[in-house]
Amino acid sequence: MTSERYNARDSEPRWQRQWDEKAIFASKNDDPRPKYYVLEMFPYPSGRIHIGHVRNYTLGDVLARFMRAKGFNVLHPMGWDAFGLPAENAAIERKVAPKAWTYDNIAAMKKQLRSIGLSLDWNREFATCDPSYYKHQQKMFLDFLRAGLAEREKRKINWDPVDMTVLANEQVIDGRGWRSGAVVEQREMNQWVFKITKYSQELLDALDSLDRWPDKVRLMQRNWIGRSEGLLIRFALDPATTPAGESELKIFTTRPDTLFGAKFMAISADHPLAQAAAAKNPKLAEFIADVKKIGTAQEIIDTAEKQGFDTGIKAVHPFDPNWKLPVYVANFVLMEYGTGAIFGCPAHDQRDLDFVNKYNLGNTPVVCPEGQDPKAFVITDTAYDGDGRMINSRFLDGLTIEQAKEEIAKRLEKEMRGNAPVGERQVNFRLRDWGISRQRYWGCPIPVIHCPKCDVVPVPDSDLPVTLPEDATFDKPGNALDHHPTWKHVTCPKCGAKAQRETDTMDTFVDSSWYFARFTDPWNEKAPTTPDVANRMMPVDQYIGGVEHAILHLLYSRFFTRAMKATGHIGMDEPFAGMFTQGMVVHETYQRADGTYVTPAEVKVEAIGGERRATMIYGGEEVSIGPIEKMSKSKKNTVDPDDIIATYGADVARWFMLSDSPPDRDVIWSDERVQGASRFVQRLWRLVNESAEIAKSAPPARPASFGADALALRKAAHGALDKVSSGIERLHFNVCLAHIREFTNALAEVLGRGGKPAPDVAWAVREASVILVQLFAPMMPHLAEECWQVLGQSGLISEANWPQIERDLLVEDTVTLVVQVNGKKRGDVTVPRVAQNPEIEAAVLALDAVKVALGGKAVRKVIVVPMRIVNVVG
Ligand code: ANZ
Ligand code: ZN
Repeated sequence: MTSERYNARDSEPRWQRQWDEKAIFASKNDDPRPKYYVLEMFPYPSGRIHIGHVRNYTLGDVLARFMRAKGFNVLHPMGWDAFGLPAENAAIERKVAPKAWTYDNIAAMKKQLRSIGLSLDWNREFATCDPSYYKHQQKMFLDFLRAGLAEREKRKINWDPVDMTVLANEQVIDGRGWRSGAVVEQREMNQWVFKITKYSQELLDALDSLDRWPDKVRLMQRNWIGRSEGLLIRFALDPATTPAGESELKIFTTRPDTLFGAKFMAISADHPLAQAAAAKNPKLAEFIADVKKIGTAQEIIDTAEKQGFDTGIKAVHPFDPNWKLPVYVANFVLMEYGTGAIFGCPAHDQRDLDFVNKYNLGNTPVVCPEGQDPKAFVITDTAYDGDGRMINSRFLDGLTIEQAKEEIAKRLEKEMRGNAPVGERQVNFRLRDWGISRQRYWGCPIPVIHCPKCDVVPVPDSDLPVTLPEDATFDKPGNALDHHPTWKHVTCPKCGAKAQRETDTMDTFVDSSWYFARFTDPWNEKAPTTPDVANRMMPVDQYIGGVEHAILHLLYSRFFTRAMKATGHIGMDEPFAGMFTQGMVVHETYQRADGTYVTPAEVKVEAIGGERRATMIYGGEEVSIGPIEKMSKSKKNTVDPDDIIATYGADVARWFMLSDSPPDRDVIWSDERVQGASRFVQRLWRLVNESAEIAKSAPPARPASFGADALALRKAAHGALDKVSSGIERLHFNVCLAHIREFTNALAEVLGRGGKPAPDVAWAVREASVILVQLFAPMMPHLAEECWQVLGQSGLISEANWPQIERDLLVEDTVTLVVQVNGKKRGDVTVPRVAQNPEIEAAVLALDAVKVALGGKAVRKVIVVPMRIVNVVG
């Protein structure tokens, strides 16, 4: 028996090397076995992996290793989401080229990833900044362009007037440019967009088929797509009040039922009518300029205080020519949605209510909740958007909301003004086309050329890739591609005239919208995919990542897959059959008296008299324990995966990540619990070594029968096998780990009895220890390989088949028999399934119900019908 401790530092690199040398995780596309594609969202090469990565990749790895053992051809690739702003910032701040910075980071992170012991197929690795990858993205852009799925469109962008550059929404902070501090303006510029809205309805409908996606993610997507059924209404304007005799205003409403509660009209600052009015009214022009300063970010627009400007224009109520409504320009009406104009019904819409309360326009409730007295129903600060009956609404009074909507729609559809109806039913989507133009260097160049004669000319396929120049400079603000002395100057491929390359690059979300398809055949130099391979290996069976990507990344990927189908690159609509969103790794925060944060590594936490106290390890200064929060650099509550792996080994880190909470919830990092995981590793190691000793005395052949002790252990083993197998399939990893611990206790109990075990017990110990090691192998693969050897098993456990469950060992241990006295049912009794007749008789005669029924009479006979009935004859 070994008394040596398990040494992860020695063992882990050794097994990683073996896996590598044998390339056992490389999957082949011509493998005839059924495929299983497991993918974790690929990382951005920031330079270091963080603990969230460890959790993400461990979750996927457990599944990948399990499915491999179950006999699937598992595809489990890894790559790098490598374009983006941080590389350019590094270039500005540290004078390193974005490319060098990125590839250095990739090399460092790859080394870190390897130390986690992930069963990845590195043969398929690529970075999205490799020209051999983005070349195909450019090809697809051109395909999309030809298919009408990519277009140029005037779009609003954030413009920094000092740096003379376009800013991403994240670069606008409180309405100012992040670097210059200048007030940001909105400008209209030609931008490239992908026509995702062509698929709005389809992307919505198909959510119903994604039954292995979290409901919350589907709901978020549904809301983002935002389908609304409503009515387009043409309000007449009083031409005497309009800037150029305009005579109507089109609005979109989902609540035509509230038309008699209207108090005002509101139009967007970008609405043509607002523009026309502003041309004659400098105060209005000023107001509009102010509104535009808040940038294009939706959440800022949503949370800004509601503001308006009365244009003096009057609209006429569609059901009352004498009813005039003031037209405001308002900061909460967006030009991009509906018609960019609304009627406001304050009683039933909170924004409208806030607005009228500010401008004293009053409100009239028109929907009364059931059971309320309409005369007493008033609205002050909270709009009522619930159900009810119509009031104060002339011909609608007494109707339900739905009936009223229908009534208004019917009447306005019939009413003609000029040669068009006043009302028209319409379906609107919140989803906008996807603007992909970024005025950045470190991204995939958009492969078109602007010719003064021919306009936009696609780069011929044979000229792809359009590669980034490597000698770009970053000493000026703005787009380094645009500044480059030669890069953009080309001749037109069509007419040969002097022309310019497009200097916009693609949004990095484009790069991540098809990498999963590229992984199926990253070796194809001719085309983005090899369709029959992609069709065989896709969809991803289980995708795993953070919920922060629940909307955009997943929606873009769903669109892109459809667009790839439309252009012949793949044969399916949905890329991810199963989606799992993991929780975060969180940690307490520690703060010194002066408010500065200190890292967990610097503090010692003790529980004294039930109260936890934290002090600085050096100096002993007391620090306050703050709330548990997402690990972040600013709060300094991070732990470094490298430190954890160096101290405890990857297996301990993996085990801890999986054990403490369900994978979709946050896990609180706790040093004590990590140490607990570390002790468990040593315990397993001891138990396996002890088992190996006993196994030596076990008969080679399976005994013909098993005694109670051996049977109990076998049941524990197969019971655990059953529960862990189904647990992994459902990604209930924490539950699996609890079953493994329980089973470990059962084995330890048998080993703890000491003495030389009977042959059947020794055989069961051998079986149990092999099963135990296989059960934790997906979670702690290095320890498992080491144990596999100790147990004298051949080959690598990473290549072994998952153990077979013996189902008859899963049968319940007890049976319940009906108890009769003289043929009449008096109750029942539960006994061990293996119980013999004397034991059953004693249990039955001890029952009060039997004693009562016998009434003191002597028992003449007890008849046991096995597994069914016991009849007491008195
Ligand atoms: C009158 C009304 C009364 C409205 C009421 C709501 C409640 P969804 O459901 O998201 O489609 N709206 C229309 N276009 C808008 C725009 N460009 N910017 C801001 N708001 C706009 O929302 C549709 C509702 O949002 C519409 O119905 C309109 O206000 C407003 F008690 O019309 B409603
Ligand atoms: Zn030309």
